[in-house]
Amino acid sequence: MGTTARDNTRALLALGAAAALALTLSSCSSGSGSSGGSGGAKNITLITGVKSDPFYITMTCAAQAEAKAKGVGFTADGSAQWDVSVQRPLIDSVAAAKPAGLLVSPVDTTALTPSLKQIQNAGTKIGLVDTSVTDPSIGITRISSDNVKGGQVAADALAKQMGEKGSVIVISVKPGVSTTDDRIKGFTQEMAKYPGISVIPTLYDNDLPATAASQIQSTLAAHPDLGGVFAGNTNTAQGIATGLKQAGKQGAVKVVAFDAEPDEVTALKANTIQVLVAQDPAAIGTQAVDQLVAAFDGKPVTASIGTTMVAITQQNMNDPAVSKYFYKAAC
Ligand code: T6T
Repeated sequence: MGTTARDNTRALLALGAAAALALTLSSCSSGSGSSGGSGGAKNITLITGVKSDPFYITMTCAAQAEAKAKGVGFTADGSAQWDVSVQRPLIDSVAAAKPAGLLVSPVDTTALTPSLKQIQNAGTKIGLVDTSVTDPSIGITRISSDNVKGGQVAADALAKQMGEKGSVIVISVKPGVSTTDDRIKGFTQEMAKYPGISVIPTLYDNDLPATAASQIQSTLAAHPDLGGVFAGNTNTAQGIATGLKQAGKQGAVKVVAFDAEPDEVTALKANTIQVLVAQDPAAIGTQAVDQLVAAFDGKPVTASIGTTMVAITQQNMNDPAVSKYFYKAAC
């Protein structure tokens, strides 16, 4: 059972160009399982948030490769959309299969806790990857970006893009999602440092790009001084990019978006999005498998691991040290 709090080493790297900044949160994974042990004939199931999302595809590909390298069985599935009622049956099917390990990105901080508790009580070792639940008794390890920090970085980058004046809005997935809630928290806290910027109340799009597109257009109509948008994740960013293009406002309204999926990278190249805060989903997948294998082998497990994020702009996107963070649409 893990006992430590999040143990991140943080370093903010300024990359020189105006909006080019990079954030590294390097993980401190003492006791992570370079087991030498095999994990026995154990198997791990991974259930992600949205199966078709390149963030989770990248995580799954890396977890699968690591499981193979460690000699443990691996299966993966994911929700068809960001919805508790869609993800719950996948999680409940794990209860029946009783794998040795479950890696899961719960789409809600509380609604899935009873199902996860039941699985854990039946002996499956659980690791929370990317998203988490509020009940601290769930999971032996939690691996994610420091999303509060990511939100702060997004705020500073957006303020700089806007010349520190105008109105900004956050558009995000839905309340009750650990990652995106933390991003909003960090963003809002940091934006309070910019007196020339006023923050319009957050809108939620249920992870639907079409909803984000219409939300940004109605926000533009109601707030002609809109200067910036923080897109809480990839589907939101896609919708915002579409909505701004339709309104002829691309480049005029600055956008900082979480993630680095292929569509977002295209929007960055086109200057519809100015900054991407990329996560490292591959590292989340790899380290999560390592932690469960360590647990299988009776070795120490790290309770909380923070993975790297990088802020990507047109200025640094061609640097291989940066472009390696672009997400994959297939293994
Ligand atoms: O931003 C990621 C992930 O971290 C978040 O929890 C949900 O949305 C994404 O999957 C991107 O779509």
